[in-house]
Amino acid sequence: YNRPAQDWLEALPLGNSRLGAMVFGGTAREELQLNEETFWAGGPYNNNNPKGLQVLPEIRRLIFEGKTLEAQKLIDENYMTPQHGMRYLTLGSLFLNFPGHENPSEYYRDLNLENATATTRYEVDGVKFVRTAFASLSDDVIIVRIQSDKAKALNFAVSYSSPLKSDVQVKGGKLIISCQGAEHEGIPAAMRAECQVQVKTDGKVSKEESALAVNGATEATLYISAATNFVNYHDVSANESKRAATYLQKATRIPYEQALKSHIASYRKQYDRVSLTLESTGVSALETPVRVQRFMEGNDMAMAALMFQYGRYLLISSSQPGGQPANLQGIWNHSPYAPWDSKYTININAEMNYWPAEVTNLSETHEPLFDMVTDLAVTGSETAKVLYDAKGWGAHHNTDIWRACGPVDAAYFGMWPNGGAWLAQHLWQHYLFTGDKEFLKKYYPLLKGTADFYLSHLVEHPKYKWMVTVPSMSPEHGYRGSQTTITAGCTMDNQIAFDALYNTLQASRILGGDKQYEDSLQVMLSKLPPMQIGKHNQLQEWLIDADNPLDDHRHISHLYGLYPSNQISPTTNPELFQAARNTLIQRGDMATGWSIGWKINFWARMLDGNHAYKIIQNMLHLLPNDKVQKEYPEGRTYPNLFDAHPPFQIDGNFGYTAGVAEMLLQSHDGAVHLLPALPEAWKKGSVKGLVARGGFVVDMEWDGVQLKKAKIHSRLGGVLRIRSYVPLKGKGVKVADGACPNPLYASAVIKEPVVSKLINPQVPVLYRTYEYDIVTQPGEDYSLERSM
Ligand code: FUC
Repeated sequence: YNRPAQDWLEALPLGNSRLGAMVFGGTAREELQLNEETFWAGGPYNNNNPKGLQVLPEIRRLIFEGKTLEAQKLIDENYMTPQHGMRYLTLGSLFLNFPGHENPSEYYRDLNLENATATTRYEVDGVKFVRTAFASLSDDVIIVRIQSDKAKALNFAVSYSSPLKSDVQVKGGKLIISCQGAEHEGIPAAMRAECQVQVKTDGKVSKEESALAVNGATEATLYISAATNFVNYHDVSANESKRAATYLQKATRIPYEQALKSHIASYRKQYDRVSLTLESTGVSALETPVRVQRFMEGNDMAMAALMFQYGRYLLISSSQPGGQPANLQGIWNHSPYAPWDSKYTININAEMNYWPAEVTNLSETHEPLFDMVTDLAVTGSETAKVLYDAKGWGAHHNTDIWRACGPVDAAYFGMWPNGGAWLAQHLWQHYLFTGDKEFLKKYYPLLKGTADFYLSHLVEHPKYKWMVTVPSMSPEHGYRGSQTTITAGCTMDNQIAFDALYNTLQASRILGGDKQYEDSLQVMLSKLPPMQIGKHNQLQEWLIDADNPLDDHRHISHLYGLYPSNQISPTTNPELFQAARNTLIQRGDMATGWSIGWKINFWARMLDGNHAYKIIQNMLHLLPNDKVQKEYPEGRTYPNLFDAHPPFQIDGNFGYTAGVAEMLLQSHDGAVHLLPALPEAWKKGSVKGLVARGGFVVDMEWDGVQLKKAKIHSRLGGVLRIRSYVPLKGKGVKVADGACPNPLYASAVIKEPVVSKLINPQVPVLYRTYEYDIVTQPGEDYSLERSM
């Protein structure tokens, strides 16, 4: 970038999961906007309204009689509470004022994805100034080193400001900032945060009202420490001040060069596992926002690769073991009132954040989500009991740091009880990628809890006799002409219930579980509604054939079965595959940021690389900032590469990264499919380190839009079944025969669909595929190459 950020969406994000900073790179006035991931409004609470249960039979009756608007009214009156979720807060900003630096020359700033540092450089009156900032992954503080190339030329002051209540003092040479949380929706502020800033310098540090002044320095290093009183969702008894001081004390003892080195080493341990090279040209050397602006010209494929790695960078920086999961904005939020409170929307967005975790070789970044599911299984069991008198546990379409599980935002958006079961699928997926039986054993009760929920919560539909969720909705979407979303047994619910029951059944079998319980799962599975194909040759979103082919709604919930689940496959049920394709075409290619992210994955699963690439082009459209949304109606990427819903939501970044991975490697349908959806625009390239289910780490090279060679590392051993569009050869490679013997590739297992109408006779032309088996040993590598 050749100028400082003039907007938060031009600032560059740093993070170590717990702490975040947005670096503006200003010269006379630098801003570091700060976050601490546990600093949220409100305090421990839940939002389970006991009134609902009394009217549940009436609500169900109304829905089954088609009186859904009346049912919606009853839900609004009896199931909602004043609490719609607490908001994630900013920690305010540090300002560094450099008098006389108003007119710099030779300005440059960057975010280096290879070592997770942000650099700002410029010259004033012939003196060169350089700042390097990072959120240390090894020492848990933010460090900013400032240098001048002329002795004692550095003079600046450090001050603080926040939109929230805070108190700033200079004590013992440190800037000490105490921040108060905020009351929200009647829940008093239980959170406190403290931020401590210390400067190590060869210059002089003094107090200047409520600022720290540094004068006559050649270099200075700022250590920014922060902590809150948060222990867990029901305990806020920690001492934020002691915590912040401890981090600071430890960090300031470490020499700067060593701190930088260990931060980079911790970061690279994760980041370096995957590399992706696509062709670059002269355009690739331009400024980042210009590259986004010119992406449509089609000669900067390296930009698509950069955006892929940016998603991995953001995941590493916002989600590390022991921390909170990445929320709607990851950890980066400058507002006391962030859009949608920057909480967790679990009817798609929070799940999407974790789609890249396993396949892009960042398995440990998935852990905060597993911890959240562990909490939700507790709070959600209360919700299941109080709201529905159901067993197991469940959550609705939102949650927050206090793990509230009740419905929020009115019946129209919130009466959807499948958020917990969807999140729990991440546990099962982690098992498929790692083969870790200890993990499966530990988390089995959580998976089982979601199955228990459906076993006790589903009711028989009086018309179809299928077992359905009621009341529910297809997320945030009602059918044509209807003023409500409220319904029974929509397709997404049935697919999620299927996964909860079926994957619990598989887990139980692996762990040697109870046969009688397994039988009960199987009985319920056989009573779920099948997927249906409707009159527009579409996959039906609801039990009735009510889809509008002109509707371009952002939620395409009924394709959950296509991605992230694996219930729709070109080989097992081609009619459904075709219907899903028709649905995708009817919904169109443009959407909000996260919906575009989902569509990349959908088209990858459609094995259509060119279409997936078209969606990528829709995402890589510049939106300079939120004030100019009208002038840039198609803008979906901000100058700092954050994804634009708009406004900023990080899920689109993660959906993008997962989508690119899905174009290059798939492993959900009975084989490890190499380059399943490569677009023609990515003629030549290579990727290293992607992970397939079964614990296979895959490196590939391609040219002429065809696989050239692959090297596959087997972490766990077992049979590796490879699927490819080109014939392959290699040592130990046998042409495959019969069903795949590796149980870790979840093959699509589905009930027969109901094809109520004539389907489009034009089933898409699928490429011919070749399949091979290799019997692998744990820890060994296997090489293959194109044989024609
Ligand atoms: C859901 C989506 C919106 C937005 C919000 C955070 O409600 O429908 O588009 O992403 O979550």
